[in-house]
Formats: sequence, structure tokens, C-alpha cells
Amino acid sequence: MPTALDLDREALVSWYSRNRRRSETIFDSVRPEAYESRPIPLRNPICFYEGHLPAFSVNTLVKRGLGEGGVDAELETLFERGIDPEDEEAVGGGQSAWPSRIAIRSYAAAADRKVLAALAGADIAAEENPVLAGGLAAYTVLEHEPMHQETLAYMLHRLRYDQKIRPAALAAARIGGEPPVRASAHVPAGHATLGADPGEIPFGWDNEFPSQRVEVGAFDIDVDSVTNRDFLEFVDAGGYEDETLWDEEGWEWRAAREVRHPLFWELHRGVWMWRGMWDLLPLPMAWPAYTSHAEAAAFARWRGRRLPTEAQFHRAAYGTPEGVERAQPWGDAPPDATRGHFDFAAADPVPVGSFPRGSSAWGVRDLVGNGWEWTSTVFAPFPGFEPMPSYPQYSADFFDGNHWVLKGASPATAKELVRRSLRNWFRGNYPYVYAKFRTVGSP
Ligand code: AVJ
Ligand code: FE
Repeated sequence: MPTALDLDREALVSWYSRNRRRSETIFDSVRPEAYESRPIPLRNPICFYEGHLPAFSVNTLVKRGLGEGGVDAELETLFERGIDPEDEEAVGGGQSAWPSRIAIRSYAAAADRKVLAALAGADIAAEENPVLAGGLAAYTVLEHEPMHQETLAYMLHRLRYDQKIRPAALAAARIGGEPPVRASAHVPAGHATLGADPGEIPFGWDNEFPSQRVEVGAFDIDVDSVTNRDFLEFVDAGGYEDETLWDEEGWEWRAAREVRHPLFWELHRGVWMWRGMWDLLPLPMAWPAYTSHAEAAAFARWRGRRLPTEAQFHRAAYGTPEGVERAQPWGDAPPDATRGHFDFAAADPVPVGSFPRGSSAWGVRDLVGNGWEWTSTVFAPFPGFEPMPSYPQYSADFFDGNHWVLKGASPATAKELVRRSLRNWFRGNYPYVYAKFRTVGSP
């Protein structure tokens, strides 16, 4: 049982500060005229997130956890929660006049002082308080911020290039040449452990608990994620016109939006281009195809295959021929820059198969990094699920049968979130995220 003494306050304080600095860099890259824009119609405008991050920390740790007063009750209501409505009509008129960036930043500075003081000196792991026990509220705050840094990354990805400020030192994108030859790996029948048990990890979100042991039949799985080269074959073969390849919801979205290719692709004078974060590039054939779940599932069906279930992903990523399960695909070493493309290593992907040191025991590559991976598993609670006291709505609001589980990590996923039990989720028709996929078949 972790006690207050087990928490390394200095580490929490420096993690919080690191988070805040990274967020500041992100917001500073938005030109003032785009600050209140809403690059993704279903999400809040950019400015909301600059207020949401500190307000969430105050609401969760200082107010809900410690029972202390906040900084500004009005702003802490305004910036309380993001949204995930069904469609654009459900967004409504929304807020008409947001506070200025100066006002939001001065609120944030005051909020930071309170949160830092709490992390440094308050009783933030009081065992008798379920919101604080084990440092729950502190970790909730510390992992919430990098999650929204990813939200912001894929959101800023949609801004026009003249709406953002390019970093001064920008490494050239790693385009690569032709992708590796397609291959699949055999994974024999065995078990997989999804999630984790309380106490097994310092912190996890509520949907990760309790652990689930499942038996998984034999299957084979693509060694590499599906590339733009692969996906181009599907596009050229008329995959977007063939209704039989799509599920009902996916086809409805495809038809209503007249989707004809992945959102990250653009056709310029007959040439396929990739919309990178900072540049438009000739479509890098060796990069993973970033698609919605609907597009991924249609591609898999076209190949006569399927998307892996969450359990198959686990088996492919963490299982071993000996039956022991690993903490990470490569073993038990912590995630670092040699294992995969994550932790903001770059704004865009790298060629598939770039990280041999990150391969799983079966030789499956890039399972963690270079883009989240869609699964065919509907996001649902594990038996025994309990909403987390620090943020009871975190997952519970999304157990509606309309969200799919994603596993792994993207280039914009902080290394602190790279753990086996972490589960991400999005709607099947959400094309904005850094999400790739691979396919499975029967052996
Ligand atoms: C877990 C990434 C789906 O961005 O909607 C942040 C995380 N929830 N604040 C999201 C989240 C509330 C969530 N995802
Ligand atoms: Fe949030």
C-alpha cells in the first residue's frame, strides 16, 4: 500500500513543470488569429484547452481532493470539461466570447502556483480520502495534461500552415523509401492479461482495472502496420466505392462526408500528398496509413482479414513463446527513444519497422509507437470496473458502444503513458487521431 512517504514529491513537481512547459510551447505555436478557432468541429476551440489544463488540475487536486478553495470559480466551471458530441449539430452555439489569452494565462499562472504548492507540501496521498489515496488525484492531473497535448497536436495538425508558427529548429521528416515486404507472424494460442490490478502499477485510469486474463486462439498478424503504399492499393481498387466492405455506420459516414481517402492524404494536381504538421509532403509510402476505424476495418475486409481484438493485440505485443507476459513488447526495460516513435520524438510518423529494438517476442514491429492501433474491440468496462473517485466520468461517459479501443502509442504520446494496461478510445468515424492499424487472419 503506497503511503504519502512513497510519493517522490520532487519527481511530481518536476513532471508537472515539464508538462506545463510542453503545453506552453504548443500554445505558443498557434498564431493569435487562430487562438479561438476550432480546427476540429467536434472539439472545443484551441483556447479552451489552455484554460482546461490548469482548471482541471485545480478542480481535481485542490478542490475535489484537498477540499481547498480554487482560483476563479467562474473559469473553473467554464473550463471544466471537453466535449465529445455525436455530430456537429450537437455542438450548439457554444461560447461566444472566450477570455483573452492574457486572461487565460494569468488564471493559469495562479492555478499553477496552487497546484505546485499542493504537490510540494500538501497531504496529497491521504489514505482515508479516496480522491487522494495513493496519490490518485496528483497522478490524474499529471497524466491528464499529456493526453491533451496529444489532443492539441492532432488538432493543430488541421490548422493551415499560415495559422501556426514553425519551430526554429525542425528536423527533416524521415520519409524513407519503399516499405518492407509484407509479412505476417504466427502467434500460437495462449493467454493474455489485459489491464492491471490495483497496487500493481503506481497509477492507472479506471478503465484499466481490474486485470482480465483471457485465452486467445492462434492467429497470424501483420509484422508491420499497414502503410500508405498498402492503403493506396485499396484506394485504387475502389475500396471507397464498395459498400460491401464497410460496416453500416462506417458507410453512412463515408457517404455523408464523401470520404474518398484518409484525412491525412490530399490530392494535389493528381499527386497524392501527406498533410504533415509543418509541411505538405509527397505521400511517404513507408509511413503507416493514419485512418479512421471505419477505413481500417474496410481495408481489413478487402484483404479478407480483420482488425485484431484488444486481446490479440496484447498477445502479439506482450506474449512470449514461454508464456511469460512482458511489460512492454521489447521486454521489461522502460520506454525510451530506441524502442519506438513516441514521446513527441517528431510531429509526423517515421517509416514502419524503424525500431527493431521495439519488436515483440514474435517479431511484430511498431506495436507501441508511430501511431495508436485500432482494435475490433468496443470500449467497455472490465468486469469489476469502478469509476475513479478523482474523475468518475473519465471512462463511464464513453461506455456507449460507440467507441473502439486503441492500443500502443503515437508520436504525440508521452512516455509516461506508455504502459501495457493503458487503453485509448475513439469513435469509429473520428479521422483526426494519429491512428494506424494492422490486420489479423486465421493461421
Ligand atoms: C482518452 C484520449 C479519449 O481526449 O477524449 C482528456 C482523454 N478525457 N480529458 C479524450 C481525456 C478527458 C480522452 N481520451
Ligand atoms: Fe480533459
